[in-house]
Parts: sequence; C-alpha cells; structure tokens
Amino acid sequence: MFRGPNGSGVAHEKNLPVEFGPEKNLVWKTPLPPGHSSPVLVGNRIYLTGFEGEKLFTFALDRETGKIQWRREAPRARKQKLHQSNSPASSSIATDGRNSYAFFTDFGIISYGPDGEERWRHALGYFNNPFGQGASPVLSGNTLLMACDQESGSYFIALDKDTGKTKWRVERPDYTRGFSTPILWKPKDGPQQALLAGSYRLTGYEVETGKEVWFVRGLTWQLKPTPVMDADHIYVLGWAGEADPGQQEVIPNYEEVLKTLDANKDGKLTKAELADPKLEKQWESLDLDTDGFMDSRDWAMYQAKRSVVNGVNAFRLGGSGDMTGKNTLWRYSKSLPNVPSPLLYEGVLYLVKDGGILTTLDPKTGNMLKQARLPAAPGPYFSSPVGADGKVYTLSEEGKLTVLKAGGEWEILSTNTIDEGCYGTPAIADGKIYVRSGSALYCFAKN
Ligand SMILES: [Ca+2]
Ligand SMILES: [Ca+2]
Repeated sequence: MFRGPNGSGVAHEKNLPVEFGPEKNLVWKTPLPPGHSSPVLVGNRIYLTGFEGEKLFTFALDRETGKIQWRREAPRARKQKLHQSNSPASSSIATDGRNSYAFFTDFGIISYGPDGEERWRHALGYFNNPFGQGASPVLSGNTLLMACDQESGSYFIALDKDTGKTKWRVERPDYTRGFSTPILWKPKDGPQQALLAGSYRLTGYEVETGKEVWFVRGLTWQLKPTPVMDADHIYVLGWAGEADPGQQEVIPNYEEVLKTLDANKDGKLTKAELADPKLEKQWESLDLDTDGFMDSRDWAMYQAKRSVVNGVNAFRLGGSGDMTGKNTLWRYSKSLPNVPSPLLYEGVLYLVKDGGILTTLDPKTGNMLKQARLPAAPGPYFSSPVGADGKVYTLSEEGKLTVLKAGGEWEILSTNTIDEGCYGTPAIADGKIYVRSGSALYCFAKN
C-alpha cells in the first residue's frame, strides 16, 4: 500500500546506495505519464497510477526490468476540480499480493487481477471536495477500506475485496475534507481496527463491522498526512492554514449570530446577510454543502476550524468512546509539514517540510531533538520521508533526494538529484530504491 506495510515508510533493508541519480547506481528507468501515486511493490510487480491527457491508467511494471507489463484505462465518470498540487491519479494502489485496487477521484475503485484482467469496479462520488480526494485504499484481510472525507457527505466504506460489494459504510457528518490514509491496528484484546484521522478527531473503527470503538479529539482540520504508530502510541500530524498557535478565534454560537444577522428570519444565513467582507471572501469554504446558505452545520464546522491548533499529536492507543482525556500525551506545533507524513524510525520521529526544514522529535516527550535546513534540497515537499538501513530518505518536489544518517542528531550523507515533479513517496525493497518523478520511475541500487 501507500508507504509500504501499514503506511509506516519503514523497510528492513540493508546495503542501500547513498549516492545515486540518472547517471549513478541506476538499475533502470521507465518513462511514465504523470501522477502522484507512489510505487507499490508486490511479488514481481510494481503498481502505479497515472494520467495521460484525459485518460486515467493503472500500470503494472516488472520489478526486475522496469518494463511495463500492462496498463489499463480506468473509466472517467467526471472531471472534478482539483487543488493545483493534486492530480487525477494521486491515490496509491493497494494490493493483496496478487490483485491490485486503484482509486480515482473521478471514478471510484477498480480492481485488476495479476495480468490486468478487470475483476470488478465500484463507482464512488461525486466527491464534494474542491481539492479532490487524496487518501489511498487499504486492505485488511478480505476487506478493502476507503476513506471518503469531503466537505459534506463524508463516509468511510469497506468493500469485499473479491466482489467489490459493500460490506459496510459509516457516515461521517462531523468531518469535512480530509486526505489521510487510514492505518491498521490490532488491540491485544479486541478485533482489528482501522484508525482514521479526519478533521478534528482520530477514530478507531472495527474493520469487520465498521463499528466506531474509540476516538480522540484535538486534531486540526483538513488532515493530509497519514499517522504513524509504535506498539502503544499513535502520532498524528495535521497542519492547515490559520490554525497555528495564536491564530485561533472565538466564534459565537449559531443561535447568537442568527439573532443579529438573519435579516429575513428564515433560520439561515446568506452571503449578503453575513455582511462581513472576510467571510464573504471565504464563502466557498464556508457554505460546505454549496446550497447558498450558511446553516447550522456549516457554522459549527467554521467554529471548529477557527478553534483548533495545528500539531503533531501523540496519543495512547485504544479504549472505548471519547478517549481524549485519557489518551492525549503531547503536542508539538512548530515548523510543521503540510502534506508529507511523519516518519517514526528507530525511536525518532522525523518531519520534513517546505523549504527543506527537517525536524526530529523524541516520540516519548515531543521534545525537539534537532531542527535544521537541508541546504541543497529547498523548495516544496509532498513526498513522505522513508527509513531503512540506518538512513532516512527525503524527496523534494524539485527532485532533490537527501540521504540522512538516522538519529535524533541526524546528519546529511548526500543530496542526490533525480528529476523534477516528485510527489510520490519512494519505495524501498530488495536493496533497491524506487523513486517516481514527474516523468519516470527510477530504480537505484549499489552497483
Ligand atoms: Ca436568512
Ligand atoms: Ca450550506
């Protein structure tokens, strides 16, 4: 799946190259159309998605040679609006070791067998998300999970991986747009859970039934990164505009506001009734269900959005019901990444953000261990860091792949130049590093 087993970004590999690029330690390079999905490796295959003009594709490559074994066009039911940093092929493939499962904002989910034969398709959407969807599908046993958070009508759905039929669907009316991929957790004394970070809270659902077991509050809105875990804790990163410490506002309750602003007394507010230039400007992100009114849900979400604080939040895992009080451990709020997920590797938490600022934290306390720039790798970051072989790998949008000696007091070992347009997260396996740029997939290994 996205970022390897359980989205952790950690591989148990040795003897990886430190210096590599199109001219060095290159095993193969395969030109590919653009797409932000990350390479997903299984058996002798690598799965990716991409788009060419208006067409959406799933690709299967041979792991040894990089040769494209097959490509299949997915149906495109519509062409949704996307954020400029998103793409129509952003979700990474999930695989059960044999079959692949691709999600596209403009269609839903489609499953292929090992030779590219279509097994089933399950249309989802339209999604009420002005940025387009970003989460990737996740497999747990026979269940394929897909988080579909959006401005209104959010839900979490589970499909039978062999038939594509719905096993359960849980509505999430209290969540607005979200892009985080769920991760799996097996409590000692209970059935397997999927942990899903959304706006304002992280929720543990039973994979088999969709039953909500526990949740913690305290997250910011529009979650993008995927959380990481150790045996007893989960670390949830969220950054959103106007939610750094000190930027919060106390917004009065809807009933109060109606008393003064609801000129025609119909119990809801129009843009004109708001009579506030700042709110009028943000109208599109306030009228979440786009019905032309700011109603009680829209207002409650606005209140929530203006009250939350960005951070890496550490929580204990588990329990039942609202575990915010019991499970909350610490929050760190400085120099947070926007899109890249955190990495927990060998007892250190890594964050990489735009500008090439790398921060390490002690996961036990949230104390910062080191924060410094990667001077040769500035610019935006979308790709998530990965760890293997005692090293940490970060990849900037401009294609600077920095190799660090892992540790709280990390050191830069090398900065490699791939090529530009890097959004996907590198994959590491078999002593090789697989890196997707805007135009190709590269495989590097020590010669
Ligand atoms: Ca009104
Ligand atoms: Ca509305």
